[in-house]
Amino acid sequence: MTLIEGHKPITPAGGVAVWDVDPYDTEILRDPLEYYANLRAQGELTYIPRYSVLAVGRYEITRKVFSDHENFVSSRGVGLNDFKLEDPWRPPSIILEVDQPDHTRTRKVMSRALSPKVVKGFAELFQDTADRLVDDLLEKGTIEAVTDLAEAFPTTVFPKAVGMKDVNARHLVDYGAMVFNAVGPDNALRREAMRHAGEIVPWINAACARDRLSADGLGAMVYASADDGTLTEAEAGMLVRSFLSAGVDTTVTGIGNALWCLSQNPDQWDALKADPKFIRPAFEEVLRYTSPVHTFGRTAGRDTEIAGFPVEEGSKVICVLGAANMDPEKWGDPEVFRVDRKPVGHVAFGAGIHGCVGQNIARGELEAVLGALIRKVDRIEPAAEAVWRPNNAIRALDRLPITLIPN
Ligand code: OVM
Repeated sequence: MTLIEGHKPITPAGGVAVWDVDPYDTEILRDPLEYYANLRAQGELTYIPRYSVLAVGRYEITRKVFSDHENFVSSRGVGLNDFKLEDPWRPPSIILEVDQPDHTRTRKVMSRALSPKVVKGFAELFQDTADRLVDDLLEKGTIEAVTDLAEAFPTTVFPKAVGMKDVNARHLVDYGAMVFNAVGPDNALRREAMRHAGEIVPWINAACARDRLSADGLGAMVYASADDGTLTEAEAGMLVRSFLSAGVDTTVTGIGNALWCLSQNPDQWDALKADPKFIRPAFEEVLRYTSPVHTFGRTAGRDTEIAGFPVEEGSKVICVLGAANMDPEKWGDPEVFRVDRKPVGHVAFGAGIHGCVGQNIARGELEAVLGALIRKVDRIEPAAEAVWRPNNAIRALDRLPITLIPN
């Protein structure tokens, strides 16, 4: 059988919309709103011939498919490659790319390491780092917010939280680009991200070893589960790899996108600045409005259905989280950024048993950054056009020149 992007080509059921689009076209990835609207307009379920995949983007169905782990498995990969048919580019993640019951055991370990209580313990580190960083940036005035703040903050605090002894911010960011571009097709973006794999992958793997981690971080908490027999030593290393895979690019993107939203919506910045109680809801709105992880997939593990349409075993389904978070049927006025919206039910962290296990620490990081900004900064003004950086799974900025005007 000839595979398409590493999975079995399918024939869509009668009545399924067929749409000749490339969801991974760089223009769409840079500016996806029209694509999101068109995908939702196709219907509940769309077949995309170019990759022989099914796609969902309306809110309810996207949420349903994404959380239906019985019918739509993760163990065959959350990108276009079917791990049952082709070897993945790296050993599969033992929390992301795995199904129950194996998933339950690893998830528990990560869930404890990333619990609200543990995250509270990092509050001072996060706050002090954010305060100092914002003070330094205020000296400069005009900054390149992607490198100077969005990348600088997580690459400073996250390796400390994990307890990494090896420091290489560039490798962490570039590894994130590999991991997330890898869930898309074998296009120029994925190839470019993979260009430095030979150097970065061994560095990442080595950094996950027990003796490269301090005794007091998240990494050590995971290794403690190897000591009590819950995990093997190798599994502990693999879960530390998951921290490094999922914890850097995502929070870099969250901070960058937050600064973009606030610099573009000065009235919303003013509302946030006027009342710190909006910090949390403002970040949730940034997540809804920009969907840092815009698309993740599943594989039909058996013959099943979506919205009443038969779906054959082995079908890849791309779940366009960005489209669901912009569905007017759900949100009313999705294209308005409002810090007081409180968008309960957004799918930016996914949904169901695989929902983001790091969401508490992500919120903790953003709370620190936004808190420092509202205390020290009077206005955030665009200094030049924002430039987006296309990525097969992440909607992130490449450049965000802004001017921070102090109180
Ligand atoms: C992992 C992982 C987890 C979540 C997201 C992700 C694709 C990777 O366990 O490696 O990015």
